[in-house]
Amino acid sequence: MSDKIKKSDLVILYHRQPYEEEVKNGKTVFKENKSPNGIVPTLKSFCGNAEKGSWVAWKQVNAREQAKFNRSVQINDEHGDYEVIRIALTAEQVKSFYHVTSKVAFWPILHTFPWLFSTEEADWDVFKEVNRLFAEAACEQVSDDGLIWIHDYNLWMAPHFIRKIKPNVRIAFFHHTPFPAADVFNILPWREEIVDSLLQTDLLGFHIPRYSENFCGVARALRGVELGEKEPVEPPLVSSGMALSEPSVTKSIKHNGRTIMVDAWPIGTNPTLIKEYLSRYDAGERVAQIKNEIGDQHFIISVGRVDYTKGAKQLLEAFQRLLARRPELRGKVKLMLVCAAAAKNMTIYQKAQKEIERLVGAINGEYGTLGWTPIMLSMRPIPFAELVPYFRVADTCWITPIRDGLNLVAKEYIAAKQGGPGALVLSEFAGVAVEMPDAILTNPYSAQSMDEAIDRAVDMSKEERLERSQSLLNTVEKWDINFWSDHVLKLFNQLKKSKLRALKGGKADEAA
Ligand code: GDG
Repeated sequence: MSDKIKKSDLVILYHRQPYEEEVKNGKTVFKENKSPNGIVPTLKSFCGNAEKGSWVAWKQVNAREQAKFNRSVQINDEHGDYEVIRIALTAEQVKSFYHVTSKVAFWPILHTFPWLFSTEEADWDVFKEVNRLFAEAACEQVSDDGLIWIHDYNLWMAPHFIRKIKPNVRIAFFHHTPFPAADVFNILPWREEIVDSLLQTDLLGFHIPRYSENFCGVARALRGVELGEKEPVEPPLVSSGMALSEPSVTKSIKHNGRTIMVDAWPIGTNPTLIKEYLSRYDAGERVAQIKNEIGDQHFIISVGRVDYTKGAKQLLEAFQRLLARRPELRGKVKLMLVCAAAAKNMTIYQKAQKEIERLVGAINGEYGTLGWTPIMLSMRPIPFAELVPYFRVADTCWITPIRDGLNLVAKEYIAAKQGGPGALVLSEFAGVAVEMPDAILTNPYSAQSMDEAIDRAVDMSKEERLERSQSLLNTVEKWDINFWSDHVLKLFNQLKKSKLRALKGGKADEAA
């Protein structure tokens, strides 16, 4: 019998571990994330469905723990069997790689907040070092004809290191954040290295055509790549007239004898799971309880991490203006704002959090009465299953980020309404807007536009609420997470065939 360890046909690189660790009676147990980031369960299913799947993430480990640290963990959960490889990072590495270089240097550029960009503390060398560790772990795991699927900008440099070790392995990359226009991206002093690394992939995925077109523009300007044919965008993506719409989309890039497939397709949500949550025996009770507490008030919900890009400040200011402008709404409207508190050591998020707390305090202080508090603020993360009944009851969901790669919360609200009357106030600058023309679209940079949007939501007739909610539900259900997963699998298979052709001496790397 061969003593060789079986290699993985799929290795996912995602910076976070796919579970929560808890120590019980001195033993570590791995539990499903209480507040799952929308995409994590889907990626776990990809891993579980592979013949052998692996996941590479980082974990902070101090010097004392190093000797006993278990780098590999075998998971067996509802998604299947897969292995998690943990890259042990010191607290200093985590701070430099994640909290500073990723979040202080890259995040504002990705979201077009260049005035917040700072290279002062950013440490490009540590960033590259951590990316190299991820790349090495991936290469140890992957089989010769396997696929490495990298997620997001904090692993921008991983393709560069992987390609050096494994020249023929298939590499796919999915970008969860926006990819900004060349004028903004090129502010990054490391722009050439980043673009060169991304050009080492075989498949580059983005949420929407605007982001992939921005990347193509950057790659052409910096490296003179040859862009393939463009194709018209397909439904549900809206092709014109919106802040983020694009009429057509580039499907491939040629560079240094290689072809890179380019894909722009938004991740979906899981309406079946949401329905299932709502049909659990205690959910109906919870929905009734919330309805009872809300009474005949117009109930508005907003959910988003504490992050200046998510626009909580602008939303609260608009709510404050609403109560000032329309005294008849006092006592008749309630806003529930869910934004999980930021990591303690990140100054920029602490500032955003203080601003939220200040505004909520000011609004509740100015308008609240003994029997009515205008805003219910939750800074504790609410487990997804507990969030769904609130979505179900809410008359309006208010999602107005200044910029957002996609925004899954907007889709989750629509799925939870199940076609019942509900209004979605949505920023034109969230990627999801180009799939949701029936939302009340608004420009969060404009106070007037924000005011008009919330007025429309509060005043909208039940018939119109119903009509819009049903039309949005069609989109959310048809283009759900299964559709996205099938779409991605098709691309992976296409990639496999083209690699095989190339290895058999066909035309090198004819991807599409
Ligand atoms: C990035 C991009 C892109 C559950 N409880 C809470 C909570 N949840 C769930 C939500 C939703 C998820 O977390 C957050 O989804 P977003 O789409 O807003 O994602 P980001 O965290 O910003 O992540 C984003 C996404 O990747 C996927 O590609 O859409 O544009 O930035 O499923 O139900 N969320 C919060 N508090 C809770 O208590 N904030």
